[in-house]
Amino acid sequence: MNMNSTTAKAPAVIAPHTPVSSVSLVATNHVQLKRHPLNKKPIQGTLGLVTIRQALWERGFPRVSIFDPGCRSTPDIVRGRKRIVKRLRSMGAAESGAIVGISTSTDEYFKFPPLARLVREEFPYATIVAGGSHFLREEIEGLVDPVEEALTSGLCDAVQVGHARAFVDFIAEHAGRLDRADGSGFYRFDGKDVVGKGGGAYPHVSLVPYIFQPNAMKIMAMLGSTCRNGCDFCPAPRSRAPLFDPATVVDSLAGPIDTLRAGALQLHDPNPFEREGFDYYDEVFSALDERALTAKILYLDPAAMLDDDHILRMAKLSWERLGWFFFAGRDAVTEHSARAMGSRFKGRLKDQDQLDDERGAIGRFVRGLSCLHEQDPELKGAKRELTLSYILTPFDTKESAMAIPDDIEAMMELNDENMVVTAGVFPLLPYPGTRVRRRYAAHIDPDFDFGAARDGTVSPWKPDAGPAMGLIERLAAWERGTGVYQLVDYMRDHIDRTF
Ligand code: B12
Ligand code: SF4
Repeated sequence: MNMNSTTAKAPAVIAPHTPVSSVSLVATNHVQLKRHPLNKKPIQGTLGLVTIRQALWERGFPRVSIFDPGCRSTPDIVRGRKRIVKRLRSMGAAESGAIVGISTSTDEYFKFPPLARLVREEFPYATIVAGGSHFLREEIEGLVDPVEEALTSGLCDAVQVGHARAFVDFIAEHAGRLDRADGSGFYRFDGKDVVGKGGGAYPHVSLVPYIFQPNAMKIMAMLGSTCRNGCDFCPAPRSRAPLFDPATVVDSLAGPIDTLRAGALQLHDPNPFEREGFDYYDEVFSALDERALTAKILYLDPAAMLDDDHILRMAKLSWERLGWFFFAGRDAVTEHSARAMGSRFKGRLKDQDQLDDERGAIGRFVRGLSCLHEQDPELKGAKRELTLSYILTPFDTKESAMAIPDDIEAMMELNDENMVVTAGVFPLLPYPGTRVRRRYAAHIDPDFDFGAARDGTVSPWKPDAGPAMGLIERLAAWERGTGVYQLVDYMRDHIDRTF
């Protein structure tokens, strides 16, 4: 989205100042706020918005609503205007002192301008605050800064970067006064400059916020939000500290697991199996297993599995505590691509030895888990799943690109009667806030709309970004959902044609 393409409008003026009357939180992604028969209250929403609502409730501010307009496209927003306005009005957006918060990821950003414009036109006295994973302060020469774009276009009055503690304080402590809000990650435009500092902090909450997905009978929560590795393509912050102590996790989740009869727990933590975090999750899972919880869905860090002791502890934890679905970022196979994408372990770029060791570690983990599984007659016929994801960069060479299908083929040999191993290949995407975006700024299309890239047919990279661009374009034409072996053949065929 080009900064000049939006019409500048004056920010909302609340004068004389009125205390905050209501907070309406609008999601741009489709979150389906359905009622669940076991719990009459609508408990769905994105975890981010549910977290903000809970933090505000705990600060004694009760009028917070979450709204999913259910729009998949800009025409949906135009068509749904009456319905959206009606709903926002019922949530208090027309009252003086109303705050409307709009949450967006980079992929959904294309919905932000029409939604914000709608709120401006229909509720001119509402203060609009934007937040979500799209917003990180960058100030990169030649690229549009997401915070500056949203603020200088006049589409919103403030932007929260990162976690929302400052937004909660803005309402609960500063009565919605923009001139007083100075917490970490809270930015506004003073007519000349973007004013604000910091990257946001997790809001104060006494219980773990969660969302429940009724169709999968799954509870989703986040117990930690950082990763020590600091890969250049990932916006996860590096410092490490669990957000909640194990006793609080049990106090918060045991009740909902029982009441909602949840069978699965999905952790949104970026990297729960870092060596340093292992004891924490071991303790949490042991305590939670007194409940009828049968499955955990977790991200595995292959770099954390470099010694056999740790592999065994992880396989045992996964087996005893019934981890069923794992996702692992295999990301880079060669040192060349690790350097190109900035794949790191504890801040250090991965070299070929490390990458080869990781391949061995994944193999030993899968075999170990399969053996443990084999020993339990009750588990006969049930399979655990490991999905590996690989990243193809525009800067790959024929050799480094060819290493990907070769690696996938080798990994497929891990499939057995107890384990399903599968894989996907994704292009490197320069999301806001990543070092990849800064490093390759000259190769990125500054007007690129990530929303348009969802079908994979267009790329944020300029056509001459690197030798593998042709392959990236051909990979986009690959029909996802087809088998992994077909993907291997397809890649090999197109690598030959590209280079
Ligand atoms: C779960 C998840 C998903 C789920 C979403 C389920 C759901 N409905 O919530 C699924 C699998 C669908 C998904 C899909 C994708 N995801 Co995803 N996902 C995540 C993940 C792991 C957890 C999100 C979460 O729950 N966080 C916990 C909550 C508490 O934090 P939060 O959402 O950031 O919210 C806080 C702040 O952002 C802020 N905030 C949020 N909204 C608002 C609004 C206002 C008004 C304010 C003031 C503040 C505010 O306050 C919140 C509380 O502090 C994150 C990584 C991460 N750990 O955050 C990636 C992440 C969000 N996903 C990402 C991406 C790229 C994708 C995909 C494109 C595919 C992919 N390559 O992974 C798709 C596209 C989704 C889409 N259409 O937008 C990126 C987003 C980058 C970006 N710039 O947008 C992230 C950050 C991962 C990463 N490290 O790159 N994802
Ligand atoms: S290991 Fe995963 S979560 Fe950690 S920085 Fe790298 S990509 Fe992000």
